[in-house]
Amino acid sequence: MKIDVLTLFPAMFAGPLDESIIKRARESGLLDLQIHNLRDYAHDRHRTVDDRPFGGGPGMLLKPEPIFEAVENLTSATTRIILLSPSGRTFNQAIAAELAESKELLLISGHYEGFDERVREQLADDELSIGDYVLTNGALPAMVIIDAVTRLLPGVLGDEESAQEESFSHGLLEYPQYTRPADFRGMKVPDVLLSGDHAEIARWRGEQARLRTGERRPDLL
Ligand code: JF5
Repeated sequence: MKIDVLTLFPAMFAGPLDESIIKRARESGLLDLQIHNLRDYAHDRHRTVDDRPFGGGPGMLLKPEPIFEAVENLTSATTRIILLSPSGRTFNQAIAAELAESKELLLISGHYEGFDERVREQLADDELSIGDYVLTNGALPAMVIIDAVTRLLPGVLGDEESAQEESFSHGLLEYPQYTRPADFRGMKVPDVLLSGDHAEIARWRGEQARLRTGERRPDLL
């Protein structure tokens, strides 16, 4: 998969995507990730990327011209163009799985008060939020989406990690888990997990997962 990112803060992307599984995906060629500075597509003396909203009001908007030029330079007919902002539909695992089917993504990171509406109408295929809170810009949301999508690409996770994924994909929160020691400072591992009765362990885990989900995320039941 090819993922291009358009951002005013390219330096924010150094680090998080150069570690662990995403690093391996990039090195093996499963992910071709390129970060582009929106300011490189602004050609006036001050390389202006923002302007005041018509009709007045607080804050600044991203100007359409640099974004249109960047999109014209960075996309093909098959690129899925996605804006990141709090006004988007909320990103989730189902959307990650859907995006993982794409050949090319262009993620456009919002900033200030957001985008000129013509960017939305003419360029964007989708607009995504990563949750109901406000960030200073869309770089972190872009990295969240890149991470969630990349780990779903065929070949990115090792066998061990993929098997883990299957057991977690039952739509509930995970049951409590323990490793050694069986008694840590007087805090004991539940007896059932030491019993060797695998049917009873499976029943206990299912019950715990349902209880925990009901407590913390009743919306998932
Ligand atoms: C942004 C205008 C984009 O704050 C966010 C965000 C929160 N959840 N998902 C995305 O993006 C940055 C801020 C203001 C456009």
